[in-house]
Amino acid sequence: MIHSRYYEELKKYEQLINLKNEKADSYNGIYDRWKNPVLTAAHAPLIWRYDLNAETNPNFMERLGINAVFNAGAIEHDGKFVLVARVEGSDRKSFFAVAESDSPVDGFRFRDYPVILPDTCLEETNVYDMRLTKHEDGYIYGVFCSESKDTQANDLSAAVAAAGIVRTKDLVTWERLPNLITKRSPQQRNVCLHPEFVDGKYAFWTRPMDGFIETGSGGGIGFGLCEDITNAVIDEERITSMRRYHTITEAKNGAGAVPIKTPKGWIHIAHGVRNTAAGLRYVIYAFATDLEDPAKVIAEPSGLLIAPMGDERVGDVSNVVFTNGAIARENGEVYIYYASSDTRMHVASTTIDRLTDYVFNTPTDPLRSVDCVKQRCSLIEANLRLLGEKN
Ligand code: M1P
Repeated sequence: MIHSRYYEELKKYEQLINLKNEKADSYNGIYDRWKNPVLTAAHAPLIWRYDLNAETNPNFMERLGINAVFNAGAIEHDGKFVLVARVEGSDRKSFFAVAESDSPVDGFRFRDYPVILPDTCLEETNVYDMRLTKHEDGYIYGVFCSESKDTQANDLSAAVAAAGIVRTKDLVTWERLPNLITKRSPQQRNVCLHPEFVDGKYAFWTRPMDGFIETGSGGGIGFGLCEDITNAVIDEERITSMRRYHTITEAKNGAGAVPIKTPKGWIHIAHGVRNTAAGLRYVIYAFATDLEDPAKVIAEPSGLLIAPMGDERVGDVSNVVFTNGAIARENGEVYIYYASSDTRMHVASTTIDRLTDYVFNTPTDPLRSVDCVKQRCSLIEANLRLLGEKN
C-alpha cells in the first residue's frame, strides 16, 4: 500500500515543478538573471528518494537522499530544453540525470531513471560535470570528469581526474568510449568537445593539470586535436585563454559551455578562479576565438560575466558560480545555465547579438590599477562630454 504522506509530498513537488519563473530586477544590459533556480535537490523525483510502501517505510523516511543538483550540460533536443545535471546523493557520489522542459527557464522535470553509464572503467569512483556537444558527425557527446582514487599517493583523499566520453543519439542509450588521453597532461577536468571538426579532426577544449586540485604548470584552457574519437589521444595541447596574475583566472580557469558559433568568432563561456582568504572564488567569464583557427583568442573582455549574487553565494562550496552548459537557439536567444555554490542550477538569458557586443566591445583588462583608472576615466570623460552637450 502506498503511504498516505506520499500524496502530500507529491502535491508540494508538483507545485515546485510548475512554479513559473520571472526575470530578476538586476540590470546590466548583457543578460537577465531569472529569480528561481531551475533545478535543485528538491526537484529530484520522490521515487528516487522515498520507499513509497507504507509497510516497508511506515515513517515515510527518505531512504536515499539527494544533496545537490548542479553543473548541468545543456542542449536543445527534439523541441525540448534538456539539462543533464550532476546529481549528488547524500553519499557524496554524483551521477547524471536528464531533466527536460518545454520552456528554457522553468518546468524542468527529471526523467524516471538517471543516466545509466556503462561500467567500463572499474577504478572510477565518481563522475560529474558533463558537457553535451551536438557534433557534426551526428552524435551527441557527453564529456565528463571521471574521478578515481590515486593509489600511488599516501594521502587518503588523493585523486586522479580524467575526461570520460560517452555518446548517444537519443539521450536514452549511452555508449561509453575510452577516456581521453592527453600525452602531456597527467590530469584533466573541464574537458569539452568542440562541435565541428577542425582540420578534419575531433577538437577538444582541455584543462591541463599537474594535480587533482592545483593546475600547477597548466597555463589555462588548452586545445587539442585527435584523429579517432573511439580511442581519443591528444599529443599536443595549445593554450588558448590563459591564467594571468591578478586577474579572475589567476588560480585556474576551465572551459564551460560548448563554444557558440557567431559570424565574428566562437564565443566561449568559461570559469575563472582566484584564491582569497575565504577560499577559492569561481566566476564565469567570456572570450572569443577565431572561426578559422579556433585556438586563437581574438577578444577578451575584461573581468567577469557572472559572479555569485545574493543567495547564490552560499552553498556546499560557497562563492562559486560555474557553467558547463548553454543553449544558443536558431532565433538568436541564448540561455546560460549556471550552478551556484555547487548546490543548485540557475539560468541567465541573453542573445547572440548582446553576447557578441559584450565580447567584442568590452575593453580588455589593462592588468594594472593605474591603467584601469585611465580606462575608466576615459569612459567618464566621454560620458560627461555627452551629458554636457545634452544640457
Ligand atoms: O567546487 C567548484 C568547482 O570545482 C571544480 O572546478 P575546477 O576543476 O575548475 O576546480 C569542479 O569540480 C566543479 O565541479 C566544481 O563546481
